[in-house]
Amino acid sequence: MRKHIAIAAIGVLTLGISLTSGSPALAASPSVTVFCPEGFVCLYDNSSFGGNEILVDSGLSFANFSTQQFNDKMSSWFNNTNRNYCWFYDVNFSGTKRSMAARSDNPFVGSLDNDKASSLAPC
Ligand SMILES: [Ca+2]
Repeated sequence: MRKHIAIAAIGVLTLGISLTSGSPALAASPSVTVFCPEGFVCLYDNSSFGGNEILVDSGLSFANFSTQQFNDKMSSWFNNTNRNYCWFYDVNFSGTKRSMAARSDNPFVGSLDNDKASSLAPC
């Protein structure tokens, strides 16, 4: 089942994480429909914005994808914020860095970068 995980600003130092199952409305949507809310960076397990999804509220970072069972899984992303973001091969914003320009998306990160992402931050 498709899983959506939202990382939203709840406390100053705390990442608020909510877990919901994929809703029927989303499951019934055609694959061309991208569900990435305004003000979020959305990360997807599969190419073309498919599979499990991680939502990161604008301005927040995500230091270790393994905390959400998402380490080395990202295949596509959608940056629906006004900030430039970067994702990294390693946790804690280290290792090879790839950019994600504000208001842009990538339906496939490419075979070299596929299933490599471990952290994410504004940059
Ligand atoms: Ca993947």
